[in-house]
Amino acid sequence: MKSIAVLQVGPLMPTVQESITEEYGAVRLPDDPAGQEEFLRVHGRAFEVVVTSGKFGVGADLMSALPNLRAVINFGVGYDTTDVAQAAERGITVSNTPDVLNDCVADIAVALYLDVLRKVSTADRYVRRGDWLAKGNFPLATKASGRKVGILGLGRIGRVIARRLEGFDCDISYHSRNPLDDVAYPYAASPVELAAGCDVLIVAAAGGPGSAKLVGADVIHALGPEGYLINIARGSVVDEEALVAALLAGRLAGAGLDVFADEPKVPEDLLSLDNVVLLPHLGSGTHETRADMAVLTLANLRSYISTGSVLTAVL
Ligand code: 8YV
Repeated sequence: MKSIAVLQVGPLMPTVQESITEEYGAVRLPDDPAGQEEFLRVHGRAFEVVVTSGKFGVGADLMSALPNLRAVINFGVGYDTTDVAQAAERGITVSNTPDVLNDCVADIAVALYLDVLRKVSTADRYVRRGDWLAKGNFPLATKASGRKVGILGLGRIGRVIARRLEGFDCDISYHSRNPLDDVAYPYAASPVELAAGCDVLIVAAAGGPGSAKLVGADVIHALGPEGYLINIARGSVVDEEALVAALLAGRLAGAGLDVFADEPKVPEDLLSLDNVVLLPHLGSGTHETRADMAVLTLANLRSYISTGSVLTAVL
């Protein structure tokens, strides 16, 4: 087999990191900008494959500094940190890890849904602070079963969320770029129309330039002061400033967020709000799912190296 130089961009799961180092002699790109620049100037031409995660990816500048790049193997289903436009133009293959994380990400969407409406985390803090003893019963929450739920982006993960919420007797509707002919849920023609017709809007759309700030002030306004927003997709899909402003002004009932615009930074204003549940982007973060993602990442790499094509291609 011909030898292909593999570059690791960003930290990876230890098992993935060990495999690519042992099997393919992968070299890690330095983390600091100065070290990176020097490394790429000297070695940039050598690499044909990058293995990275959705958190890092291969952005425009890095891709340009790798003139012989042929494949980007991405750990994670989201690949919005990789410049897919340049990849397409240059005929670079990009793979991701779809499907294996659907269950866990959908579980976290439901966890946020239940937590925000029933105030599970807030009530937990109430007990820990001794408020149950000192102040008596916890204030009433909002019923979670049987609500109208709008799903923005009815892709692989969105569909699993919908299925889970059917078990809670919810009325599901959705908006995607196009209506889907294999689902019976009502289609809303726009995010605003979807938000106007539901109690809880769940964002499950892929990140990237096409979905940037899809949930803007207009969508939040349509959701209204009784409405809730759940986001397990990407922070970039929501206009975070508009969201924070609406929450502070009481123009939205609450939000459950696993993702943020500038992770790991979370808007300071959200930290003191009890109607908001904040998670550190852990949707796929279980031993089982991360192991499956690692297997698929390595399978894509092996397939590319032995056949020239990947198993789960984005491009
Ligand atoms: C990962 C994710 O945390 O798959 C994705 O798109 O957001 C998560 O599963 C992340 O990609 C790993 O870097």
